[in-house]
Amino acid sequence: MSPTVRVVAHPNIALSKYWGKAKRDGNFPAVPSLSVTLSGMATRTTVRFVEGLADDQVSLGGTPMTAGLTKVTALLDTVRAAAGIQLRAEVETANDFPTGSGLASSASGFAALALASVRAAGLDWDATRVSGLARAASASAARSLFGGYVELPFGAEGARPVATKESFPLRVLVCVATEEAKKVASTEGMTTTAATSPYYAAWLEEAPRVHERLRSALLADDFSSVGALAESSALMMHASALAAGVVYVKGVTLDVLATVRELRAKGTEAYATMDAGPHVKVLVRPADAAKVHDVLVHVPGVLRMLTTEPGDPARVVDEEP
Ligand code: 2P0
Repeated sequence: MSPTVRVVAHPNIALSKYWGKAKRDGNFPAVPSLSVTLSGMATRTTVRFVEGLADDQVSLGGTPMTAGLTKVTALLDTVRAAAGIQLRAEVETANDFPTGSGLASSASGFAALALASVRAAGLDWDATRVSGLARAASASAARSLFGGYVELPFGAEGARPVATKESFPLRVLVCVATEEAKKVASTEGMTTTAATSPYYAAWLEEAPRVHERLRSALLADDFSSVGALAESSALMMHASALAAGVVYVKGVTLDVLATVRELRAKGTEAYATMDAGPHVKVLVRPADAAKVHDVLVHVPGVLRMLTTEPGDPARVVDEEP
């Protein structure tokens, strides 16, 4: 039996979004992306390779996993091939936040799985290589290997850190709009967008520009520009998806967005971003977090709120021989 390796990884929220895949094998994004890894939400994953198993045994939140199992097995097959082992794995994973609903559980989940399985198999890979393994399973997961602000450049195997978590103070207020899993998975949503959206070409042209400007603004410590560009990236991504009939927003999403814009009009800088789900994540300076939280928590349809901040890389927390 291999060592038992326990890993913690955090989800990340893209400030400049990945949406659409490059026309090559291996799950490479069509556009660059830049994210912030968030503390306050976590995936905990344990992996060991054991004798006598016919198949990989994977549980999610205490129940056998069904959706997404193919990607898990494919990642484990890559690790087995690299390590020269045949053993099947026991994988236990749990999220302390809603799964598969646009809160980046696939990002933290595949980052945790990649790191835990690489270590359990005895491979001495650096974080960039582990990030590439995670990217092949789920591109946003490449970014959760690192803490703080992280970029997945166009065409890159793995992500790379751009700025430390301390360098750009931020709070991300997550307005939870549902506890349910989404009906259209991200992979399907972006594939449909690429195939049928009349605005997908515009997205491919614009996304890299927004990305470059956002990275410059981040490195210049320009909160207003980072916020405005992040909101813009989210709206462009959703516009391209909406035009293909891929609708992740709900009424509450638009109500939170309108409230964020009202706050701005009245002088409080808050900016919204949305992923492949109805939740809005609101970017604020730390000093404004409590005030903005107290407004958004009263928007009808907001079930609860999480206050998160730039967090740490995926890491091994326990290893038993
Ligand atoms: C992102 N999202 O950059 C974008 C913004 C959702 C909206 O990456 O097909 O689960 O597994 O590579 O990474 C969600 O897509 O997609 C995502 P796959 P993934 O965070």
